[in-house]
Amino acid sequence: MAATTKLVFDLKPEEDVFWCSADVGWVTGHSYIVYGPLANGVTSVMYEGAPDYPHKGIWWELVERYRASIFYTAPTAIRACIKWGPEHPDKHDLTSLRLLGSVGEPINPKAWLWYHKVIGGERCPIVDTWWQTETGHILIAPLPGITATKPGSATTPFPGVKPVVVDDDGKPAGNEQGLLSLQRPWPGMLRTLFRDDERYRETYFSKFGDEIYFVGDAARQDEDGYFWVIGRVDDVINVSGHRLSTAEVESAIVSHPKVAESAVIGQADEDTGQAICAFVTLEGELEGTDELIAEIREHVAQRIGKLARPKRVVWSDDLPKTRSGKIMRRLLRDIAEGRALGDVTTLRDPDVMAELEAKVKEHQADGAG
Ligand code: 7RM
Repeated sequence: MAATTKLVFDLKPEEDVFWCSADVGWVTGHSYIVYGPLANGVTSVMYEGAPDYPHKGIWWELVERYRASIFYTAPTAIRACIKWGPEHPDKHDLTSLRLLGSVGEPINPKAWLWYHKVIGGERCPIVDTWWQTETGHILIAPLPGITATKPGSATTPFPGVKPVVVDDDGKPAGNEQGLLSLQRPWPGMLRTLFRDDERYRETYFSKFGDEIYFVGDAARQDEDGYFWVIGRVDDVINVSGHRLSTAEVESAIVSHPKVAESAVIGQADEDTGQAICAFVTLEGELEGTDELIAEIREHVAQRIGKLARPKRVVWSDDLPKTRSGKIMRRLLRDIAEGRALGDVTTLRDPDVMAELEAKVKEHQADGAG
């Protein structure tokens, strides 16, 4: 924990002011707000509050006030800031920043560019850090000054970590997409699940045998050995036998200039097995129209291919997310397929669900999609 904070963020304890803006209830929060910075004796910012209260520039006001030099956040937070507009960060002096971090999901190109330009003033490297609650600390990330970054890739393993992308049988997948596995133990690894050793074995050490940790993420390793994490394997949609990752389709949708955020799910479909249903949040105060749906579909066809075009687009002002910003696709599937909602207690804002349900009903009554 201490080592990853020190090396991934290139800490200079006498000079740096480190700020991780994650919710402290998310593993990223307690790990990189509390343990990592304190273990390294670095000055750090702790802020418990919403990013839009008392105003949408509060994070940037705090960067300016405390001269933060390192800032660590999640792509979903960056997309919210894009939606609110550059005028908020632009009001503040962000020149104290020298390094930015990203965590929680693959960072999409639009978010990366905005983060780099508007927050980092085009001068700060971005460290994309891959890890899980189960891993206890960052496992794949660049080391500033050592690893050349590629936007969207968490790059290379932290020293000592041995990730391998394998196929369904556990054989190395080369440069093909496959399943991420970890083939050597690491200091912060989970040792069991609370009072449930059997479930621990079953979940993490049964797929590829008891010496290989099953991560549950789809990933690809490129020719330079860089890791590209695509997303959770259960977030893969099968359209006419083609496997598409929700993250890939969402990234294509979000790259449309009018789109702020999107969540994509697979919905049972008579013709194609599964069809893509996209929940889309537009920038600023824009209104959703049929023309815009056509534009978005065409945009996705250009980026990925016709198969990836959403069959159905539902406009939504907000998406069901946990406090760590992870989209709860399970709930979106419940809504889209008209089922009773599962557990909603971990949602940041449970009211979002009622609004979405109404939207989907309205949509069905219109006979659309
Ligand atoms: C730290 C955290 C873990 C899951 C993980 C991935 C996804 C996290 C990245 C990422 C692509 C990243 N813990 N994930 N970081 N995907 N690039 N840099 O998020 O337990 O809440 O989630 O998050 O799918 O398995 S977590």
